[in-house]
Amino acid sequence: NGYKSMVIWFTGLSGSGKSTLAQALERRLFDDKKIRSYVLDGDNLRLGLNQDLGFSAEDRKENMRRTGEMAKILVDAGVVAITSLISPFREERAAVRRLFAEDAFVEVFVSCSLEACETRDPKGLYRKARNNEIADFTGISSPYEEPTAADLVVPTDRLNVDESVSLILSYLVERGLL
Ligand code: GGZ
Repeated sequence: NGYKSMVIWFTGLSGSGKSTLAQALERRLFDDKKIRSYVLDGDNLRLGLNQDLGFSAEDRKENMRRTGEMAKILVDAGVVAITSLISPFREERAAVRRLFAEDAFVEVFVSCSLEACETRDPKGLYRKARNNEIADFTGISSPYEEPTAADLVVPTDRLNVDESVSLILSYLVERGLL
């Protein structure tokens, strides 16, 4: 195994498929290549380490900062860190990138139109946001700054989960990271 540990940083709207892709990627890395990875999921971290954080811009920035630092600990320990946060702000994504060597940070834009995410609405959150039952909802009442310099764009409104994971794996192989 010639791989080096790294962080694969997913960014995208709620419902774009980040968590699903992160879990599927973790499984494929292990099953195909026996590589150990660990998923840092925003939703789960908010139950514990980040339970003091809400969805203001300041709290989202702190969420990204802490998750970046945690990913760094995992990478230092030789684990591939897969992060699954909306991470809506370009500047904070760039700040997290600076924590890592150039070949140890891969930003993956999980690209799915707001319309498609809203149609999926797996947790009914978009409907609540439209009814003003949730404030500061990303894409509705809080901004999402689309990446302009992502390492890879995965269009989940056109690819299924297997195709999306295969696209990521072949990108990593092509870049010499796996
Ligand atoms: C966005 C929200 C909000 C608001 C609750 N805005 O799709 P989900 O449900 O399962 O995952 C989303 C998650 C977003 O947390 P992150 O830590 O990834 O966000 S950020 O990077 O911006 O800090 C969503 C749910 O929490 N959720 N309220 N107002 N998403």
